[in-house]
Amino acid sequence: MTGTHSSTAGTPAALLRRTEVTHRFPEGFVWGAATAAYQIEGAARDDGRGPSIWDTFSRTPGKVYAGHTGDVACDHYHRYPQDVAMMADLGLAAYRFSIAWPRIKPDGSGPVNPRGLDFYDRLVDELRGRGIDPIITLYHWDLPQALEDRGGWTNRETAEHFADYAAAVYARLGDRVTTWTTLNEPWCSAYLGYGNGLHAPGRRDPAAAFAAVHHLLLGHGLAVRALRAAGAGTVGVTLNPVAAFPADPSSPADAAAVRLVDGLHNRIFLDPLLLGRYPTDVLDHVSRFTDLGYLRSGDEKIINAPIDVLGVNYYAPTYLAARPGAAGGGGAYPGTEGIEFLPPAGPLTDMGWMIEPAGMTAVLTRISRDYPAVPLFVTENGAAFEDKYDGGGSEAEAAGRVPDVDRIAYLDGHLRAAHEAISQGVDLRGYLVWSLLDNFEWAEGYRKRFGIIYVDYLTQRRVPKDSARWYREVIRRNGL
Ligand code: IFM
Repeated sequence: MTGTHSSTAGTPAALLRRTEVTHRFPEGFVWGAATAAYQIEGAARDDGRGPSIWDTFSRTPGKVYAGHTGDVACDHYHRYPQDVAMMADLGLAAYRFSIAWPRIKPDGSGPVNPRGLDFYDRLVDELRGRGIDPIITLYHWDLPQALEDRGGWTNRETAEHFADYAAAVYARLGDRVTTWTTLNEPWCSAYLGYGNGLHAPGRRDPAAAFAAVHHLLLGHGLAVRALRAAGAGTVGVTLNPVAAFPADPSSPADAAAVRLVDGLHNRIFLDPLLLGRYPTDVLDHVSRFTDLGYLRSGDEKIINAPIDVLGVNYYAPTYLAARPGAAGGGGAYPGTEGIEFLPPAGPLTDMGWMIEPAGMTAVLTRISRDYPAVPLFVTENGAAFEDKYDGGGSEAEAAGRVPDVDRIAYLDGHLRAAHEAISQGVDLRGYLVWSLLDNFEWAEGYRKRFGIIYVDYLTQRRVPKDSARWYREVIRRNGL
């Protein structure tokens, strides 16, 4: 596999002039964009919202770049009509956003806060009024702090509270929202939240990380059950499967390294979700760190509740080599000492991530082959680059543009990769770009910009980047 960051996209002007569509997507393919509550909403104390683990974490010195917090973010809570108007202008068919659990149940498990639901009620109506289909994510990392104080995702009760919260959201929005996803990237919640401490709540304990994996999955299963009982139509979950490759394709030791990392990142989620059982090699590995006492009989059946769609988030590949003495993946991959996670080779995004669209094809075709019964959706894909807009320094800026040709090239390459997966038989139903807006990039704060719309955080002014214009054309043509 080779890096493919050659600018197949060409200049934005050339792209916009191009009339021939060489990569047409299937009829009905859903084009959209995604965001998440804590990353864009702001209004951290409005209308009865309780604190989340990210409020606490971002206030803990040294955890988030320059002490940034989500207190104001993109102020989407107050500016959503303008943001939805911009989505309509792009021609989006769907918008994926997350609900902030601490707005709905400020202490995680107590009474519902109707004012929190009112916001999403208004947002859903605004979207539908513009012909945009809302896709809801129920958990995108902002656990109510009160639940973390009782153990967070290491506590089985959190899974039960999650299902109650899901039912409360469905009771208010279920008449207007068809697509419901439970979790976003539980690998991050468990391993970055409880394993290496890079994310909230910042714990560093492999046993806690594995307990969190299980309770997140259990919460998913219980929530699916609650949503179905209430009448939900399309229900799913979003993972961020790792595209792991051996540094040396002919090395059995490198292949074994890939198998282990694949187990800890992919199969630990995919197998119980879609096959109804944890893989035995993974359970053997996990039992080096915990007695697995949290895994009760019947849990795997709950987790295996049928789903209608699997969301796949893809950004970059990972290359692995077996090397005695190598440090491994730390708390993000407990027990991988002796494996080298190769430094990303250029070209890189501003996150330092490798750009390799073929990794996306590989992930989609692999899931489709090993877990064939479920339709797929790319629920996130995109890139951070150092976009500049300071109000007229360059000719482009003077013309009100943010020239982001690197992002266009990234998106173009990955859409070709998605198209290739479809050509190989993958049942891929849609693609959502990450992200609609520049936003709070977790531990990186606001310094990493993923949006196709630039946000000037001082004025909250939104400026569509060239990639937004380009994406509008892709959507209009249903292809590249
Ligand atoms: O910003 C995140 C998002 O919240 C989850 N998926 C990856 C994105 C980029 O890091």
